[in-house]
Amino acid sequence: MKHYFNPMSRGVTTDWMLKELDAPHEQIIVDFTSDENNLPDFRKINPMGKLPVLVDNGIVVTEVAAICAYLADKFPEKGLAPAIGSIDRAAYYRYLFIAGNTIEPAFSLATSGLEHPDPRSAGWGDMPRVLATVEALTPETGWALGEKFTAADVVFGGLLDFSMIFNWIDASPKVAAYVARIRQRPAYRETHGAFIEMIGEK
Ligand SMILES: N[C@@H](CCC(=O)N[C@@H](CS)C(=O)NCC(=O)O)C(=O)O
Repeated sequence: MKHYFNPMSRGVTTDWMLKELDAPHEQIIVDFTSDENNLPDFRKINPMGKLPVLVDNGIVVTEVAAICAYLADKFPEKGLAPAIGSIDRAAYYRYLFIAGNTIEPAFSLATSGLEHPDPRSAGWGDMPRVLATVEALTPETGWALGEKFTAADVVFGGLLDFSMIFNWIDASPKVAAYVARIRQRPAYRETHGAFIEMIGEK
């Protein structure tokens, strides 16, 4: 597997997922700040020009949540996804999809200072609705699906962590405590060195 990423991009989340799984892969660093990105033909792999990208046996997977879900299913023995058909799969999908579809667009729009469109027609609603949902979905203790850490935590918790690092949100005590638990994971710490340094956490 080839993992195209940059340690200062959202690719840290998929890097973290790979580390949680101890999945063998080749790391390819891409400079996402250059106009066409810095690798020849990178846009042929991902026309969005975005990181992260996973290529497995010639199959391209993009989008943080899709990559994490794909990896969790590829290594079922690692237990980072509930079994297909199990009841936990419902909540699992919800965490995976809501992160990129709903939470991130709302946070990004709010941070850019742009006005939100009508929340009834915008798929991401508005900040009050999203923050209420984040609060409701954040576990008081343990992890998104209960006692077992899963890819739902990598995606949902990873986005909350990213949002706190970049001051997109003023985290509630419950969200801050969940993110603090996330930050204690050895695989998180191994892959987030640049961010840990940035926020001054030891
Ligand atoms: N929806 C994408 C977002 C990825 C994304 O925005 N990546 C940024 C870096 S954090 C990027 O590659 N930007 C370079 C560009 O857009 O040219 C995902 O979940 O993977």
